[in-house]
Amino acid sequence: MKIRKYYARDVAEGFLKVKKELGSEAIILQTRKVRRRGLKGWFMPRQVEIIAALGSRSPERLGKGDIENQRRVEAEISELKVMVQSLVEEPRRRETEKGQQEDGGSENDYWRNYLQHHDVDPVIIDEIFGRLASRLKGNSVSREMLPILLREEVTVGIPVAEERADRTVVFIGPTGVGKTTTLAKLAARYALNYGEKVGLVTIDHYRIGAVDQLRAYAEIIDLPLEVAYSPRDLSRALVRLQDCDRILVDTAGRATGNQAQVGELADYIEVLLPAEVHLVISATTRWQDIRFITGSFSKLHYNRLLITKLDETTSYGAVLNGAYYVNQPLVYITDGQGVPDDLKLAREMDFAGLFWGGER
Ligand SMILES: Nc1nc2c(ncn2[C@@H]2O[C@H](COP(=O)(O)OP(=O)(O)OP(=O)(O)O)[C@@H](O)[C@H]2O)c(=O)[nH]1
Ligand SMILES: [Mg+2]
Repeated sequence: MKIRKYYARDVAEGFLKVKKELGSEAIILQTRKVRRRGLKGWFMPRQVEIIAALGSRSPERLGKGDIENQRRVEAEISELKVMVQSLVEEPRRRETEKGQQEDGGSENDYWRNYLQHHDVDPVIIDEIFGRLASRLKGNSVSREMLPILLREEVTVGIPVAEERADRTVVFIGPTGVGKTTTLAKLAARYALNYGEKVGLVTIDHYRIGAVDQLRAYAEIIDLPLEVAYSPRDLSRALVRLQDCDRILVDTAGRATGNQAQVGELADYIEVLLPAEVHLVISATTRWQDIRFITGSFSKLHYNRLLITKLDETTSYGAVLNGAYYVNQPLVYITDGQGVPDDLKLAREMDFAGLFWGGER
């Protein structure tokens, strides 16, 4: 029997030395940590001492002591195997973990881009991922789970409210977004679906044809129409419509950047309060403009968001951006020019579904 002592920095290295010199038949008799010889050894890391043997005797010829010794050695070998295996696997495991983390990162990036592609304001995207991170409390999330959680975040980000909360309903917003058309859709809905007595008022006497546009709808649905040229006029019009269950008020579209024009409307709105004041925004509005619009109109006390022209886009960020900056619930959306049909209740909409429409 050949018996040898080996010294190495660690077990794995020692085991390799044994294998190299004695071959894979070698038996490890003992492993222990020892100090190197001499004074220097006290200042250096301990080394591993391995005593290995290459046997020539067959097991039948071994005595009792030999058998016990061999069992102990075998136990040590299997222990060593586990140690070596774990040493070999550790770097691999770290590599895999790193890969998974990077994958998680790229998965987040994918969904960030996805929301960006929908024209969601970057501030909102950051908030969504921030909320998600605090929900997960440092736990990782599977590739499949991430979009599900994001869908929840989008849904939560778009609060909705019931319709017909106030007797007076006012529509304000930028030019051409569909205020008058939406008012006509709602007038028909309240009158025909709910059997309400509806009165219409317009304070839009600036644009040629604006009054005629509303008058045409008033005549078709057979509703009274008042035109107010001043806030005082408006008060009188409200008195004339006092027996109406619902009063819908149209306003002139205001160029967002024109604060004087927007300010002028404020005096009218004061007369109408309390009211549902819907800030009407087209779904085609870019995120930068939504910030601008909501800021400019904020002095008009809007307390609802109304999104129009959902049929004119395939990116739905405006709904989320509008909800975020208006910070008020959505009651209706419109998705076409048809009066009265192209109008939907927000609470019946699957907004997250719009964003995800069949993706992944
Ligand atoms: N595709 C589509 N078009 C719409 C929708 N709502 C309104 N429109 C159209 O948008 C255009 C402008 O609509 P209006 O109702 O006059 O818009 P407004 O906000 O009253 O405009 P101003 O009074 O000039 O500020 C019209 O051609 C409408 O038919 C909608 O949901 N989808
Ligand atoms: Mg109009």
